[in-house]
Amino acid sequence: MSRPTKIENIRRECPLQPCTNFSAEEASCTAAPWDNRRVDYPDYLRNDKMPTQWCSGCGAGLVMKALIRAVNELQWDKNKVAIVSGIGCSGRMSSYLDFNTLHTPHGRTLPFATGLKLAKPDAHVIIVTGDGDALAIGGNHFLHACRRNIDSTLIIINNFIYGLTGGQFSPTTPVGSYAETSPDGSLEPTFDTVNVAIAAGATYVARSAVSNPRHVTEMIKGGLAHSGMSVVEALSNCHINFGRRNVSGKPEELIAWISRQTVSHDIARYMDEEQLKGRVVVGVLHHVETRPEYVANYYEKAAAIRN
Ligand SMILES: Cc1ncc(C[n+]2csc(CCOP(=O)(O)OP(=O)(O)O)c2C)c(N)n1
Ligand code: SF4
Ligand SMILES: [Mg+2]
Repeated sequence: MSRPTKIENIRRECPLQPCTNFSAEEASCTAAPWDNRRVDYPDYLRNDKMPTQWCSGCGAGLVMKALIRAVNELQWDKNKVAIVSGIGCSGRMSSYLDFNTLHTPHGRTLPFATGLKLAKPDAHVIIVTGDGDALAIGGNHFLHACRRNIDSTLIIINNFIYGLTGGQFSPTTPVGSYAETSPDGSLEPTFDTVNVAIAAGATYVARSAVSNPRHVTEMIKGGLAHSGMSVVEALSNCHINFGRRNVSGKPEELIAWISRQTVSHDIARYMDEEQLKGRVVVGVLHHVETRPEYVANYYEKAAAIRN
């Protein structure tokens, strides 16, 4: 199969599918000004830490670029951004990004992020975790951060496995999948991350997949702009520890496998239960502005008590 050209890539990444606005002649898009926006990635990276320790083709890199683009497009001052990450391949991101960063123990991102946001309410707090970090060891914190509706954005890089530690199954490993700890196929039912987040009280909940990096950027951007607890699940490829055992050890083949399962929220609305079987709906799945945000509420109450 021949490599897609840059123009085909841009067309494929466009969240406004089907793409009708892209002009191949001008190599620009009339509907999406971002196509022409230049992002100086090195401005946002700790270049002395490059190259990353991620395996070549790891989806974590695609999510990192999407996050950089989102911050760049919002034109946020990088000194006001704080990244909190846990332990895992995904957790390495805080070492690479040139923001204020906190690399915290496995599963404990959200308590650190909560303390940070309470102490520095003006900071843009972004938490980057893996599926294991957020939903297994950190599952309890996940529920309560959503319940409190703390103004922050939690990005869960869901690669369906414990990547860093060699491929143990996680709460999102599909039933029947092979892992280091399930040599005969995983028996455990999975969490539907977005539905758990919505049920627990998060006020912006979106899902995307690294097969569409532009869409990941848009979903993150929506979360960053939202005031309250936002959760963005990014389906991602660990071709080494999940892919090799289950789909393919080639990143592009695993990404294509992820892509085949996704269906846009706008299209899914017109599909029935039978048609949606085995499909994963992507897009902004929940967005409300009605619940009080925890930190603002806290400071208001504290001021009232003082007076
Ligand atoms: C308290 C504690 N328990 C277990 C570990 C070992 N450990 C490190 S990362 C990890 C799982 C990582 O999986 P995930 O969060 O999905 O991140 P990924 O590597 O897939 O990005 C585990 C079990 C640890 N570091 N600390
Ligand atoms: S082990 Fe998996 S998640 Fe970790 S860097 Fe490699 S491909 Fe990425
Ligand atoms: Mg993982």
